[in-house]
Amino acid sequence: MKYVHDDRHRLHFPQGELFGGELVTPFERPSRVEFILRRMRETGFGELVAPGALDRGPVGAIHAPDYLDFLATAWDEWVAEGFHGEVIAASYPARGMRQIPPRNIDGKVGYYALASETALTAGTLAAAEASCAIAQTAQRLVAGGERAAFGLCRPPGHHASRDQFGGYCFLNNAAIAAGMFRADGVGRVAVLDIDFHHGNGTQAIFYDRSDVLFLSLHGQPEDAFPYFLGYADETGAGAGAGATVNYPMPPGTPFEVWGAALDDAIGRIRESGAEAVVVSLGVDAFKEDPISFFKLGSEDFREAGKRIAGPGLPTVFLLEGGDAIDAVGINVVNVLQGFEAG
Ligand code: 6XA
Ligand code: ZN
Repeated sequence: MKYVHDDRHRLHFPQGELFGGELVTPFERPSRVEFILRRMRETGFGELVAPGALDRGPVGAIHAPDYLDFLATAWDEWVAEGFHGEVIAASYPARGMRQIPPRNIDGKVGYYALASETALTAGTLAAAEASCAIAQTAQRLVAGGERAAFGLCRPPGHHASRDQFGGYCFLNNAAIAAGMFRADGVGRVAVLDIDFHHGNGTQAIFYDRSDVLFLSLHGQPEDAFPYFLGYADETGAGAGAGATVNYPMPPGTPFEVWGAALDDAIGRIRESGAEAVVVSLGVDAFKEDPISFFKLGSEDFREAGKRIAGPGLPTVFLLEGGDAIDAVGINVVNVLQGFEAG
């Protein structure tokens, strides 16, 4: 399987993540990619491909112009305001307040953020664009006839909505890749999100659309980030009614239960008539992940990959989360190897 990577992800490495009331070194860090690359090399898996230039058209088809403008100017405005730290949201348009983007950067950040753990730095936009270019290149490989491709996207994307960043995400790579399949004339696309966290951004982007089926296996919102979306009764709206499927699961969920949800999701993909699949590939359902609570073992990821291959559809794998640093490479490569064996 071809995989797409380059080093520009390193431009995004904030010093601080707000976690438990402290600023800690972010869980989502550059070494995640290094561990995956090392494992790819160790196992001799796949063939490395460099990304092409970012195609801004498909980005603009998913994200709002004012949001893209915010991402492009936030750092400079923050510095011009006289702030010395990284860009972190502190004030939000919470319940009962007006949803109007303010002029002041401190307010503007809150308007465009969905959570405060994610800092934006001088290099963040360049890294997010490089990550998106990687996703686009993976999509192009598959659209061009490859059975599958893997994009080592960092920063990840599935929490980013049309106009919000957070959960370590800025541009929604999976949504952009799905949109590109549609623009290529693929009638229906499925986005299968197996990251431990609900793909709130992807869900919101396609919620009222029937042409992109969204399925997510995740920690139930009562207990897990992003907390405010991902219940089972969210099934789509309008033309998209029935095209969103959520599998929220409780703390301690073992592979037997998670795998049954995966089988159900794959069954729905088969029935939907989808002609291509984008997998939001997070491996934080792993039992040792530091910020998650499922109980999958490394071999379970191989089995998951095998099952995902079942429908025989062109498949783009895009990296999302997974922060059990030493195991992230093993688990990601296990999914991909399982897929190839499946
Ligand atoms: C914030 C947790 C963000 C989770 C990010 C992630 N406290 N998403 O891994 O897939
Ligand atoms: Zn995650």
